[in-house]
Amino acid sequence: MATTLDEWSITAEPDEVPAGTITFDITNAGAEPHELVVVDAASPDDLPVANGAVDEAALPDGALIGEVEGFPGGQTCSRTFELVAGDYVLFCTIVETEADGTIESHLEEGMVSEFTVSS
Ligand SMILES: [Cu+2]
Repeated sequence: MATTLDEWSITAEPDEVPAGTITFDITNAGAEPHELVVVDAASPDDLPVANGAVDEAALPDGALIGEVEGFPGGQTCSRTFELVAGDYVLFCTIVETEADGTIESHLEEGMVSEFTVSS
């Protein structure tokens, strides 16, 4: 599944795939480092967010499928997960403090999307 990270979006193509072994071929098309977190959740509204970041410790048991640590813009990487049928949310939860003290939450800027694994 081709997955593109950018300022400020995450795009998965296609956004619905059959259950099983799913490889995310991830491109960071942006200028900044981004990460990819995969969570079993019906909607982004279900994510526990605190101070602009997803509180991974507050996710339900087993909901965190995995994550690809932040990597620089212009690079690619791939990661494979075994996924059962259901609804999933992809996001980047990097939070930065700018020089002027502004908090920049990649999640709140829009780096979140949904995808579906069908049976
Ligand atoms: Cu990001």
